[in-house]
Amino acid sequence: MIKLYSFSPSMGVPCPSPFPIKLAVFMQLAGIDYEVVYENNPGKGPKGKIPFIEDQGQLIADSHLIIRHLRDTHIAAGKAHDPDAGLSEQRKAQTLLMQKMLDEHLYWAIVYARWVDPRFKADTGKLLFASMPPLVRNIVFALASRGIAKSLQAQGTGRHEQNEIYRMGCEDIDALATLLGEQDYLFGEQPHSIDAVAFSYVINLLDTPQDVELNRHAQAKENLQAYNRRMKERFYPDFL
Ligand SMILES: N[C@@H](CCC(=O)N[C@@H](CS)C(=O)NCC(=O)O)C(=O)O
Repeated sequence: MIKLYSFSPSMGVPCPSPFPIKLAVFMQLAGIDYEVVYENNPGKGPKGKIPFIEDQGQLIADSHLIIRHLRDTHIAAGKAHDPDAGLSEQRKAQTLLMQKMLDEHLYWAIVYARWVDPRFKADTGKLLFASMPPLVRNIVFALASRGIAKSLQAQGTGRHEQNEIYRMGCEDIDALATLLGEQDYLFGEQPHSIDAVAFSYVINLLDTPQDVELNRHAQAKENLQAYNRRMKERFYPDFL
């Protein structure tokens, strides 16, 4: 059985990182058996990041490449179902665009809110590393937040003003909510891989406790609230 290495649940969500949630939902949609292994040290992964999977002794990192691997092996061999079977090429292109907007853009605004915004930073340490003794937690948090602030600078988001970062993040949330509209799932009545990606962000925006502008913006959208509930009923009933 595939092992999915994920951060342990915290902040009220199954994982504070969207990427393991994306994979868990994708595998459920595809009918692939997996077990979640909690690993809070990204250094254990082959690329120094969470998530990664172990499939028949092979370690594979990166949620996009993992899904590619699952498609090329389990799905191609007919052992699992393609969640996007029957979708048009246009729908598949929209899936890729949505994934890139969320993983490469909105993601960084969320990272900024949690790790750099002075209103939430200290709280993030307490929420994420709740089980650690305060002294250890402070050291781990200081090291991690320094590294993340550097990444935000290098990636570019960290060079913007706070209001610019949140405004751009809210634009992404608007695009997601507009595409969803009144539908049950992003492409209609059934969930597809685009929903695995979208939900991993929606749950992190709606169900985490910090009162960030991004979270409030998403929480104000009734269709995202209903979507979050619908997806949790189907894929994460323990988090309803
Ligand atoms: N492109 C990767 C992104 C994974 C990622 O950024 N993981 C973060 C947590 S959200 C991480 O492990 N960061 C640790 C580090 O950079 O040291 C994917 O899709 O899996």
